Amino acid sequence: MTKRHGQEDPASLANRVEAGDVRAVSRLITLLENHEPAGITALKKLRSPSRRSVVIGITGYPGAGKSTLIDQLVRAYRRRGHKVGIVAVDTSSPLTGGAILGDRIRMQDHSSDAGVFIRSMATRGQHGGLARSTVETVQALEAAGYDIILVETIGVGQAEVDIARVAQTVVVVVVPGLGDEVQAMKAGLLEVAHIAVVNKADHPGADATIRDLQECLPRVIRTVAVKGEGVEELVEAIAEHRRSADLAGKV
Ligand SMILES: Nc1nc2c(ncn2[C@@H]2O[C@H](COP(=O)(O)OP(=O)(O)OP(=O)(O)O)[C@@H](O)[C@H]2O)c(=O)[nH]1
Ligand SMILES: [Mg+2]
Repeated sequence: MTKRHGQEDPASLANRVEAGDVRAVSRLITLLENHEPAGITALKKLRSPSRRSVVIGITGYPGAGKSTLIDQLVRAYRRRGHKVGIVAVDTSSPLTGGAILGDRIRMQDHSSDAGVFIRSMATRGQHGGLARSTVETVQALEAAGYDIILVETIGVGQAEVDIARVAQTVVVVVVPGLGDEVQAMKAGLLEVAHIAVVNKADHPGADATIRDLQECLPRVIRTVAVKGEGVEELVEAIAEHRRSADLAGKV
């Protein structure tokens, strides 16, 4: 670990990533974020894994409860023995400010769990959408043997279109009482979403929002993420989507 040259050598870095070395995965992602040639070379050296990861996009408006839900999904998948990678794409939202820090604090429960890898990424300065390094980060986590990769993105602007490029299963998180927003999402976000989650179902109006969404999506799940309610149903809906779409990867 202390041999700097060893760390920078793309071939050895790629080997260590494939062995599931967490520090090597972090290092590779940093190199990729900084557009370092060594990172790109290491990425190219990664063999495609024999077992593909299940990549799940969790998208939705700021504050809908995406991080809280991801925290619950991590628990559910860890109970099943899966290794889980999380990529929280900085929403850079003036509404929520400090989203990255908030995510980190909320996810701290998992920080001592070697089966959970958490990385926040910034898209600041990019025109909407996911950072290129987000796609590369998912590739690195896949090579490192993470069974499940959860990608959190904000669901406005171009991001919803991009999430479909990286995730095979896209979950959109909405909250009750978003009249106009749900109408707007029907036109955009719901086109790429496979599953809608009506979170904060402890708030009034959940039933109406669920009915509204059921008109355009076959899978609508009711959750109270802060209490873990509906999480098992969401896990099952994700598995069912994968079966129906004939996607490989165990969930
Ligand atoms: N009442 C209620 N509050 C919830 C629920 N789920 C999440 N929250 C709260 O909603 C707030 C936002 O939750 P987050 O998980 O940070 O939402 P987010 O979508 O990740 O937010 P950004 O990353 O900033 O876009 C937090 O205060 C949560 O505790 C729920 O089911 N019911
Ligand atoms: Mg969040």
